[in-house]
Amino acid sequence: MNDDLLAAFDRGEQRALARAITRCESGEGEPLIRALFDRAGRAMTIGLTGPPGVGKSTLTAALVAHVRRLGKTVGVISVDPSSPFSHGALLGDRIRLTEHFVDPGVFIRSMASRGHLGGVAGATADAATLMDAFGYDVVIVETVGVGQSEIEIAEIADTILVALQPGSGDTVQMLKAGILEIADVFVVNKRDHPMAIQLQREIRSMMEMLDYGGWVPQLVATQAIAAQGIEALWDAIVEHDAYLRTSGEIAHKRRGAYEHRVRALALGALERRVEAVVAGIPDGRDPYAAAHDVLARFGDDAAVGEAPLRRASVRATVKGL
Ligand SMILES: Nc1nc2c(ncn2[C@@H]2O[C@H](COP(=O)(O)OP(=O)(O)OP(=O)(O)O)[C@@H](O)[C@H]2O)c(=O)[nH]1
Ligand SMILES: [Mg+2]
Repeated sequence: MNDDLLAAFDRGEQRALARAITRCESGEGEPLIRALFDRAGRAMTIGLTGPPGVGKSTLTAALVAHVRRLGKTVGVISVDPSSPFSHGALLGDRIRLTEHFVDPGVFIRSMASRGHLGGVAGATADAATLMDAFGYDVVIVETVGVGQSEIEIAEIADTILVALQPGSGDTVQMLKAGILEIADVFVVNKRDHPMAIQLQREIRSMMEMLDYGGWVPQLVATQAIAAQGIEALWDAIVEHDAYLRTSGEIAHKRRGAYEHRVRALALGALERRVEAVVAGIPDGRDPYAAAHDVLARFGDDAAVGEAPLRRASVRATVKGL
């Protein structure tokens, strides 16, 4: 079954790519990723995050159009929160991106943000690998930036765009959530808004408080709805990409992403095995003894007091790969 799918993937059939991503979403992607991982690493990967409604999908559509004009092919992963409240947004995304549906140089995929084996990053990273291996020149991952899980896109993409909109109090909140630290490019979208200049000033003064070593984030103002500022945004992306390559930071960054991914898979598997054993422990056994029982099942007699070190030891093992 995988052989047929891989053969169709090799022939460049988009349907095979779609099916491969679905397999990854349902936790059956391992053989595919194993077969295709070597082919990935060529695409330029871009993460786009920001609060709900800031214009991420509109920006994505405008970027896709721009990138296509440059003759490059592009894959888009739109990570929707699985909350039922997001259905409107989901529909919105579909409508805005529809114009690209008939273009074979564009592949668009929506993914739910919950229920993956390796967290948000799990299936999303797999999908990005598959699009990359399929041969797309550019892969864009759009996620709503509201918390920790979205910071994980920093582990997937080479270049992170953080979109903000004028006239909303999001900036401070996002700073608190740590999302501003991951920005390679700040995008002030809706620059047609009267508060747009004010927001740019806020971002600049905020950047002064952060200590950047190496790349200093660029700030680009756009009006995505009118495709304004998109060329400048693309230029900033290209400049960051060139910085990563000339400084050699790209290797470091990709190594970090790789370790993050391996660790998430290993810890996820370990966690599920531990869960299964814990469920079988009889009531009344003292928790320390019970934890020793659990560890013994994995041939590990480490002192329970040191059990948190398991996390550290997975980290160390992954580093040594
Ligand atoms: N005035 C103005 N409105 C814009 C601009 N860009 C997008 N919008 C509008 O902002 C709204 C939200 O745009 P989306 O692209 O769906 O935003 P999003 O960030 O993808 O939203 P979620 O996926 O729900 O988080 C839509 O009504 C857009 O038409 C812009 O540059 N100026
Ligand atoms: Mg959207």
